[in-house]
Amino acid sequence: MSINLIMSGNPVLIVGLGTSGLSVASYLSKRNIPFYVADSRFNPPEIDKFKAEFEPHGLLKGISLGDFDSAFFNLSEVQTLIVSPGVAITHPVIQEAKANGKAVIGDVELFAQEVKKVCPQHHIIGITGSNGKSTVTTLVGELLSVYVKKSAFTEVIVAGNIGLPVLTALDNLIENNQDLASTQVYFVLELSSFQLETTHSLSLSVATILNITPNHLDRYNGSVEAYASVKQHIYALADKWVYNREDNATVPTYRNIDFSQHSSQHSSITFGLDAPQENQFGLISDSDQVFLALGTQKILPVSSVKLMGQHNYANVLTSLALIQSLDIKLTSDILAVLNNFTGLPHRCEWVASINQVQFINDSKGTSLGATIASIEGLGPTLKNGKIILIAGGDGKGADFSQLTHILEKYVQAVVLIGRDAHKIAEIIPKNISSYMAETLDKAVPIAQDFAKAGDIVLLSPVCASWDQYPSYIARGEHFKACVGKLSQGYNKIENN
Ligand code: UMA
Ligand code: ADP
Repeated sequence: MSINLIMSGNPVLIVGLGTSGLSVASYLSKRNIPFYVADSRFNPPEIDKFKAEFEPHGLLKGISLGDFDSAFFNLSEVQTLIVSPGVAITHPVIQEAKANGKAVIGDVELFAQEVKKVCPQHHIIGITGSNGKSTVTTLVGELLSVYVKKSAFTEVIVAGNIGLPVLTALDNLIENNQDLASTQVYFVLELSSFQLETTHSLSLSVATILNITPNHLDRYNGSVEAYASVKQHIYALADKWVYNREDNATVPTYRNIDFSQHSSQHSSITFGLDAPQENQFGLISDSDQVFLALGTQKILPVSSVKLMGQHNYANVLTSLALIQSLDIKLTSDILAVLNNFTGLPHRCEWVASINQVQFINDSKGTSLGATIASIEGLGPTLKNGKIILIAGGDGKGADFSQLTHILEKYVQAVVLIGRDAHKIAEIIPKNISSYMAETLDKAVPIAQDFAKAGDIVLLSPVCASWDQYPSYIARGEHFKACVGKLSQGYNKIENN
């Protein structure tokens, strides 16, 4: 679908007044494109900022707040709706506008159309999956940054669902680079399923789905298949594919893919924690050591990777596969990044070691898939120790019973906090101690009491934080502060 938004100059309707909506408004206003705005909330948090920024330009033609209004969505002068990821395009008013011939796209689609015009020498790497997206996106950005340092006229931009809207990233690039026509730009984009739903003409050099576990099912009528099928759309946009050979749902299915677009250049690389075949990424063991490997070729011992947990080895292998698929050699200076990359805060983040007990902050472990991966990732790295898990919060209606098996395997005690603590308590096996602590202030010292030398105290709540905190970030920071208080009782925090 081609809509040539910028060329037409017709007003568009921006649906959603969050970070993406603001970035679209800013991008359009700099190019003198008028726009309307709708948000289903009566008082969206960004409304005052929005009015102050855009009303003076005269390009903002109208705002509709509260329930979506059919007449507002069907204005005859508006041909395109740019819908924010947090708004379901299945909304009846959006579907009606679509049936009336209006194009329904997202900010990433507008980016896709614009980037071709303003930045001819670009490579876009698309990363999606249920868990690990931000870690892989950041790591690929770091690896590429080393590569581009060696070449003039090359830049790396990391954007998308990770936080920086793609159009803001493009706009910054346009403003700061005077010679875009001759600059090679690598865009590393984290793409959510919501963004993929409204993206059609993005041209990815390589795409990956890291893993699929149930998530956002409220948007997909409870169907994991529907959610996975939206994720699969990323492959239809890409020349090359990187997928997880241990997770069938990430293997490209051919339903959505038009092979006439792919036949000449298409190729795929796989990753997994098992031993890899030729030209694939995986782990191999040799003389009591485990190595990241490409086929039979050892790349690095995992002991030199700073990220914690086996799930993070998968993230590293994916990142290396993505770099390799861009025909960039994995030189020693690029690989050296792995010795220093400790990951993003709140994702299996090492906090302290007190009396040989490690405290790890995985506050971003807000779903079953994420927490299971953290426990499965950290558990096997413990020689004699076990995990003391701090969990609980807003469970978003999840069925926690899948945790039972993994608790039995690696967990010695569970300390519970937050609104849905009792729901988790129901699935804890009888032989594992549990304690209702309600808050992190109480939970952290209790977890420490359970722990012995060699154990890990892991905050990986399986739940959103909203019942007690504004965000997972605030929860993770509070955890770190609680651990900080504990450590004041000891003379020394041991080094990692
Ligand atoms: N909302 C309404 N009515 C509206 C518009 C929004 O109720 O008319 C609500 C949404 O349901 C949601 C909130 O407002 O609860 C924010 O939605 P939004 O679409 O305005 O979000 P943005 O602020 O534009 O941020 C979006 C992504 N958010 C979502 O997909 C929900 C951000 O990802 C992303 O960083 C940003 O664009 C820049 O690209 C966040 C996220 O939670 C981190 N993503 C989900 C995830 O990772 O699981 C997909
Ligand atoms: P996302 O951006 O997809 O939410 P993050 O990189 O922010 O992913 O990590 C979020 C959480 O997901 C982490 O705290 C960890 O618990 C879990 N996680 C990270 N990588 C993986 C992986 N490869 N497989 C499964 N779970 C993972």
